[in-house]
Amino acid sequence: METLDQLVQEAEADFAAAVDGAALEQAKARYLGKSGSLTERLKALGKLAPEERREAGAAINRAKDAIERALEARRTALREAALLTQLAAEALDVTLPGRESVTGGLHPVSRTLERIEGLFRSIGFIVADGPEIETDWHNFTALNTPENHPARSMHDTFYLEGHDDVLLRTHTSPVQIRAMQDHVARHAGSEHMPELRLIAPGRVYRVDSDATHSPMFHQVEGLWVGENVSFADLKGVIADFLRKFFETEDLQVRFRPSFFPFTEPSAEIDVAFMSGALEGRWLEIAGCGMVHPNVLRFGGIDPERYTGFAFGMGPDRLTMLRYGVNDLRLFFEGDLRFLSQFR
Ligand code: 2NM
Repeated sequence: METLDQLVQEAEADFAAAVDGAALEQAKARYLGKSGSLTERLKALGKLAPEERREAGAAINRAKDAIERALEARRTALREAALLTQLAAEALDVTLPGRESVTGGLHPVSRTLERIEGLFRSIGFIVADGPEIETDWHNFTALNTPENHPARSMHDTFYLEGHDDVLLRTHTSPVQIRAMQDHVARHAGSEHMPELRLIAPGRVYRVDSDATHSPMFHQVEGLWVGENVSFADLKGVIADFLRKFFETEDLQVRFRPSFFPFTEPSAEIDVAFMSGALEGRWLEIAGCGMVHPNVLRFGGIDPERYTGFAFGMGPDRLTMLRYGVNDLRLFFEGDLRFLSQFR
């Protein structure tokens, strides 16, 4: 039979090998439990002669004390180790920089559209929209575009498969046609039709793709119809708008004769900045003109009584100018390294 010293050593080794509280309690039971080896020795005391019992009992009790001390020491060690593990797992480095919360922002072209809308609203224009899939009647016929005009070819315009009269609108002018018709219908029978002032911002589509052309791009067209609307009104509205849009009075505006099927007379609008990187260079910025009598008629408006001016501009190009961007495609690729610079 082992000596008590061996038993104590065995218990100490057993406790040291216990990796957690549960293993330690199991080890304890093997020595101090109901049928633990030390307990068995205490039970066996009764079989000893009375004169040996006192001495043997004291020795067992010393061994028991030693085992209990070893047990308590191991309990404490395991508790501390568990605490250290937990602390390491929950370690918080308060010197780390904070996590930045990313705020989104409007797309640069959306910002330009909002600016344009705000400026025209401030002079009494409403903002209108309409379908991007249009009939060729609204997109071409009602805009006085002849049957054989190149813009009507499949080479320039996206048609819907199996439909030669349904297409992706090539400009937002069909919105103006629909707006004229709605306006006339709303005021049918009344002696005085109020003026119609609107802009139509939105996506338009043409078969075209390079550094300055995207098959989808944006347009803002404007229309002002009334009883005495003149080309002078057109010039004033456009020049005021451009100075407000570019936030400078240092801007020259030039109207250069041109041609559009839907306006007569027609003009291109050029601007020249009188300072900055583009100083002195004429830049083509929009087209405009007096609405052609045929277009007014298609809109349901009597061209003998009413006149109107219209214009069309490219907010994508205005955005490039305002922010100094030289490749249009960057706006439509969705690359956040580019877009987040406008936040
Ligand atoms: C342009 C240039 C000139 C235009 C005409 C019309 C409508 F529908 F009223 F006739 N809307 N927009 C127009 C006129 C558009 O874009 C370069």
